[in-house]
Amino acid sequence: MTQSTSNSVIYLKDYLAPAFLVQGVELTFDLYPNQTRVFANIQFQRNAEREASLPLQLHGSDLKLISLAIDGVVLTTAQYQVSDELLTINTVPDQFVLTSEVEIDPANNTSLEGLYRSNTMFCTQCEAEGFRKITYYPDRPDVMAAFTTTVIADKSEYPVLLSNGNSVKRGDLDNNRHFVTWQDPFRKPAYLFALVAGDLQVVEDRFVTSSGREVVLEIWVEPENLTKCDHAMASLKAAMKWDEEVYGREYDLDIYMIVAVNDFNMGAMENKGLNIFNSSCVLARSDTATDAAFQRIEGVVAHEYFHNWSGNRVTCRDWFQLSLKEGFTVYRDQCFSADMNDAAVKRIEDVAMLRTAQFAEDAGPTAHPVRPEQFIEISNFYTLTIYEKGSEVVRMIANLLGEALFRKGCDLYFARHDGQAVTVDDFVAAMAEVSDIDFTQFMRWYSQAGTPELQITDQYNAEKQQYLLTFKQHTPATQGQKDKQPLHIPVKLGLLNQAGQDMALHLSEGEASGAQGDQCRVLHLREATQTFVFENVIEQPTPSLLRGFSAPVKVNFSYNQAQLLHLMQHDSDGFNRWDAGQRLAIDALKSMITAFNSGLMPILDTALVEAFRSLLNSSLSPAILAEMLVLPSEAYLAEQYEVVPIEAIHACRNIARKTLAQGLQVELKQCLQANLLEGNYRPVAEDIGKRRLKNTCLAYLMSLEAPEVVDQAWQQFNQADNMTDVQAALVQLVHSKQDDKADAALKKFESDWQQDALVMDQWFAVQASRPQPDALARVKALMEHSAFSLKNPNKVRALVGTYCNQNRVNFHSIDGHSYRFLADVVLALDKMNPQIASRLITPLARWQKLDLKRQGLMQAELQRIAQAKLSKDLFEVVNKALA
Ligand code: B3K
Ligand code: ZN
Repeated sequence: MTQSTSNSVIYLKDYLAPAFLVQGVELTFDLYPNQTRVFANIQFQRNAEREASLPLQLHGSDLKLISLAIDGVVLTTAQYQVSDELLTINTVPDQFVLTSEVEIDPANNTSLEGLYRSNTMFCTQCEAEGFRKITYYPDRPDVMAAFTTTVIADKSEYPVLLSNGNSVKRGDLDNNRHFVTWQDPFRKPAYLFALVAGDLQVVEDRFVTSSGREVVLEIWVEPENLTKCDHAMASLKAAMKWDEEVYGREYDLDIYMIVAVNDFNMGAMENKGLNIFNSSCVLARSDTATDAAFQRIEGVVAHEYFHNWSGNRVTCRDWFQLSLKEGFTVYRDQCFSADMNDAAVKRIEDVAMLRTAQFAEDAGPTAHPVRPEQFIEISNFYTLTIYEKGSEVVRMIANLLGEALFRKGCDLYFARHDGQAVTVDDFVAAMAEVSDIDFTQFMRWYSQAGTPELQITDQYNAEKQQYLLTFKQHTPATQGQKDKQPLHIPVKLGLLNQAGQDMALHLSEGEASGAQGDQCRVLHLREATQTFVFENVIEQPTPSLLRGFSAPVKVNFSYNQAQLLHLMQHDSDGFNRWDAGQRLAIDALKSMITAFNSGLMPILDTALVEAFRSLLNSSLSPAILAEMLVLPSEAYLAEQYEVVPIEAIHACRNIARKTLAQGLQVELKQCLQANLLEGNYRPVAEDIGKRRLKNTCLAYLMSLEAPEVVDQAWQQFNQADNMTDVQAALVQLVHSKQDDKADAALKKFESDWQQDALVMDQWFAVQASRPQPDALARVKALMEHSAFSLKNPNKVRALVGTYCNQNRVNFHSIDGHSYRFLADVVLALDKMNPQIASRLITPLARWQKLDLKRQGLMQAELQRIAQAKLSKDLFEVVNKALA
């Protein structure tokens, strides 16, 4: 018998169809915190596509097997084998019902995968491979079945019993126990199974679909959170409407439930008809949640809802295809949020995140293609590459087809594959079929890891009135992938004349879409080096390259300062106006960093001050202006270096902020004043933009710490009626040198909010990101705080995650103490929750871009971790980092 051993590598090329298919599943859960019994009746049928003699192999881990029977006949122990991960029955008929009984221990399941306890409730998380911790089953997405689930529990402790589909039967049993039976008519893979039991209350609403069906919408929460569900409910209804209008997709069941739980490994989970959410992605009230939280809730609620089609109705054949559902669904939620809010701002935020975090992942030791070809632990592949780069790939496809054809392609994909488990190739085939576009070369976006780099040069010939753009593309080698082939890269661009207007584009050489004479066209790069020739160019233009960030690539073009200012002020593409400003700032900061590293006084180029002054005096919308006034983050600046100058980046960025604040005091104060809001809090784009701008101005002014500004921050902290303003002021006070005010504000915040776990997460995060050198000591002390728990992922992310990822200057302190700290936390956490441990270690795994001293310190910690007995999750990441 071959059994998958721990830490073995699974390959896409080894994919085989399942040996057995499941026709139906009946589950019964008799819930007890430590000894839950799970009874399963599974109707199996041999898959005709596979050999007729194969044994039945079912996944299962951490299960105590009580009994097994086939067609009612109990099996003796000689008739099956059980290992840590598999149950094997060698001889089975072609069609049979397997009956099993197992015992599990939800109360001690700290991995938060499978069936576990969160506070007083039971809940589940099955994606990707958590169902095998519930019962023996072919736990793979290409085995789909209709589930009937009966949940039995104590009636007083767990009055609410939920599972997928419709409730069909309920009743009382002996010993104060009761049951509810749920039937899900849609065949689904086990990863979409869900169960919840608890003392919950509901906020209810209705949605009438475009075909006139009424759907009941329910959000289940702990009683104290009933007042925090309105925004999630409004977001859900908006998402349902949007999916009907934009994709023609209607909801299919009569009920849609969302449950908020405190202990959850990620944001949320799209279980059929019963989404389970991290409470941070559902609960919001103006006094408890920031604008960012409101927007995240809107996006995540929509994302999980959109999965009903892109993920549930049409699912993945195997986990290598994860981006088929995740990349596509992120693309869908990004478009939704763009439609609900300010589209240009949304695009800027998404790209800023991609270029900072996904590019770093793509250049680091865990780089992998959008469709990976191997893994040890699939949980490690819920990454920015699968999600965000995957979304960019879908966006490129959508742009290549245009709106109407993309919709047609989606319609074809959903119609053709409804109820199936399919691959990325099936998705692209539908797009190719409706458009006649050849995606052969494009498919390399799915198979090649690493961020492509474009080296672009230009040449203007005044005599011939010709303008030449030459593109060289190169994708760096990544682990396991040395030689990269040229990609098909769509580069949307325009040429600005000296008055700042778009010129008509006439191309004599090179492939492009858009008609001759259009002012914005898409060039199709396919070769390693390619030149495009524009005709009738009557003056030297300024190229506006990669408009809207038309491909997830790095663009190198040696713009001079005048060109960047020109683009920042005049580009018709909002994204590129912002990007030009970012490039200007990066150039200025880089000069300062060079000076700093040579022991000279770093001085900010006054041109940047004047550029920002012109922005403050312009008629840009508050939301865009706020984006444009924010200097590139320390993390993004780090991306610009082969060896990251940690201290220099931090110091120079601070000096630049102060210089800007000094030079623009008048404008910043005016702008702050002009963007004060009156009236009730509304989480709408217009107000969010104003609050963001006001708080950006406040942050600049606070960098000078003038007494009247400190007072203003203090007043805002004490008087604001919404968490966005309270939190913004708190950050400014806590990060300033005003220790008394900082302490007083933290105390007040703590006493106001100690009962609210989500608000306390913000309290932890604000302190974790504090730039003062005692930050590590404070973080360690906070880990002893009664509101902190290593078992709660939100707390770990808020305190340890924020410190290690966002407090770069302290995390990378040259004494190496923070590296040791993170390694200790990760080792402790790995025993409880491997998924969180392996995610948390990321900043330590990225030693390659630091100086030799830090590299040594970081590697030593990784080696120390590698010596311990590790989960698969952590083993895979640590070994890649050390390879
Ligand atoms: N599909 C889930 C992610 C599950 C992660 C499992 N480790 C949430 C989402 O992307 O919608
Ligand atoms: Zn998703």
